[in-house]
Amino acid sequence: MTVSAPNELSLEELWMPFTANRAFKAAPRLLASAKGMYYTDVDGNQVLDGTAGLWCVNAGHCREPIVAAIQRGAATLDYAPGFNMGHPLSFQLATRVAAMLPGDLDHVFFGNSGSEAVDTALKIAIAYHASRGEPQRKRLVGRIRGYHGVGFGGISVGGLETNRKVFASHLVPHTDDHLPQTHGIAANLFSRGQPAEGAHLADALQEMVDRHGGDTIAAVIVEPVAGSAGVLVPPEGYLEKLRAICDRHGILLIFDEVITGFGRLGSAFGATYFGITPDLMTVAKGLTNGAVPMGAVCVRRGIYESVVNATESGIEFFHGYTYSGHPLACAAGLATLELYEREGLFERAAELAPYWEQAVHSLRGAPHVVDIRNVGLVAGIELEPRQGKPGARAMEAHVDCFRHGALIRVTGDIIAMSPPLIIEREQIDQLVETLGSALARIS
Ligand code: PXG
Repeated sequence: MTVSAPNELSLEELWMPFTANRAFKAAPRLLASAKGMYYTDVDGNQVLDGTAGLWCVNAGHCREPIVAAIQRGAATLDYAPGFNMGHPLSFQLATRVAAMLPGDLDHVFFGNSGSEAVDTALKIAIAYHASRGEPQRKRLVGRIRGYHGVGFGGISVGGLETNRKVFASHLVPHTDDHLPQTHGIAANLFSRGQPAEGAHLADALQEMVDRHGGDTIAAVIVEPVAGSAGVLVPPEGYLEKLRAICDRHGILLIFDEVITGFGRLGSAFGATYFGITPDLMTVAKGLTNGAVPMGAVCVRRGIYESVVNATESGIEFFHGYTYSGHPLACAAGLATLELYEREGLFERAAELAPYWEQAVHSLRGAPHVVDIRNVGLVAGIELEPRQGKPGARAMEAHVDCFRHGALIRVTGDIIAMSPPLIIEREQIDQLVETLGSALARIS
């Protein structure tokens, strides 16, 4: 394989995902390699990774044990069919993940992405109720500003209008109900950790129960901390209320932990951080440190048993992917989870969280900043939108930071930062200083 020199690359043919293609191709930012906390771009500049790639490289880049496991795995078992066949690594990884999960969440279904995990979880919820003789439970409830990937199920329960607009006429049925978003309460501005106000927003679920009947609702899906919509931390008592309403009415609670899973909050999962156990949990990203695509649904034992025991013989759940439990992804996953444990990275994230909080809140008062929020090693810094040009100011901050050696992520006019959990205090300072001076430079 030959890699073209950057000046010989044609940028035209690739249709880039979630990208302003024309703007990017006019002024591309291309990464060539990565190690630890840093990317190196094609011009040889070092860029501090303030976003763990896209919220996934929790142990830092190109870590030797993961690289070695992938190299060994690729040379040993390139592929194995997963339907009515198996290979030891997928069982081993499921056992390893199950051991990390709270409560009786102890079964794992593999796919290749967060989007697939979400669609799989929604299907499991429907199959579970059918297996118990409650097929009338059809409603799937999401939340405004929720992001659950880009499958038709995910965008239907999701609540990002831009992702739904073009497909509005083709959304999955029984997904009309969305909980209100948890953000926008003035008293919560610049809150540190969980905001104090807003537990009452969970009462919207009770109102849906009152309106439709609790026995028409199959499941509710929420991110413990909404990531893509701009770091929305759940108000104190909010998740507890959702759990209680679900329990009262036999509704399954799904936590989409694609971002919050594997240490991001300073605990294995959002569920363990907040002390609320869902019935189903979707994960991806950090499961393999982003090195090989993989997603999974974690399932409570009773749900697995109900679906599997409802069928006399033969296949119990008509769902799966060619690459479910791919040997390479399993090898990467096993090496990743071992590395997290050996280096105590979740505990490290918890120890760093107060320093992180201080550092990001030091940007209060910086130009354009109208709100800052944080939890674990995540921060959202909201800018006042430029008049008539929503998103333009944050995008300029992103480009300016990149030019000055730091990678941040923007969604609308919100800057999101979520560094690898190996970040050092000086690197936190560097990240925040780079962003602070970018904010001072842009208009
Ligand atoms: N659920 C959640 C909560 C996510 O954050 C997905 C599902 C979908 O995962 P896949 O693997 O299908 O992309 C996600 C993905 C960002 C950003 O910058 C976030 C995601 C993906 C890309 C960018 O906020 N989250």
